[in-house]
Amino acid sequence: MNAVPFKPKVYLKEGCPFSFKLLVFLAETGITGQVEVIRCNAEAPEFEAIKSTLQAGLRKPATFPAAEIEPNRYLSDSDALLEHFASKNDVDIGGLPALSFYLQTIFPQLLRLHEEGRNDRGSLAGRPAGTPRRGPST
Ligand SMILES: N[C@@H](CCC(=O)N[C@@H](CS)C(=O)NCC(=O)O)C(=O)O
Repeated sequence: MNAVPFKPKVYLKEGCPFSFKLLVFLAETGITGQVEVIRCNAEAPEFEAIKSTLQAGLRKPATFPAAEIEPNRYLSDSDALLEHFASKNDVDIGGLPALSFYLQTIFPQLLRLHEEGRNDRGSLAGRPAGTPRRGPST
């Protein structure tokens, strides 16, 4: 009897710049077909259950992207995942033009926006209702 080969499950969070980095890599290298991509929406009712499964498998708080790379073997962190799939498929990460373009020109801007969003949300907590986010521009 032949066992069904395991297909790694890759969990990507919608809107997440780190998840998109992994997706660009998988798409550019043609590895997407070897894995099951699970697109996670933070607003969906199943999101917390997915995070709990990942957290249990990772044995630490779940971040996206994450993957079940072998049965019951989980890995997170976009760089670690890129390295894992690159080494399995003998891919030179530095030789991928779409990934380089994303990492060098788009990813840094997204990280800045991501960070600003976090800071704004933090400052919202202590701001009285109706107060503008920033002072008026002059
Ligand atoms: N260093 C990590 C950072 C990943 C990260 O911060 N991901 C965010 C989403 S963009 C996350 O999972 N936050 C927790 C959450 O959304 O529940 C990586 O490269 O994968």
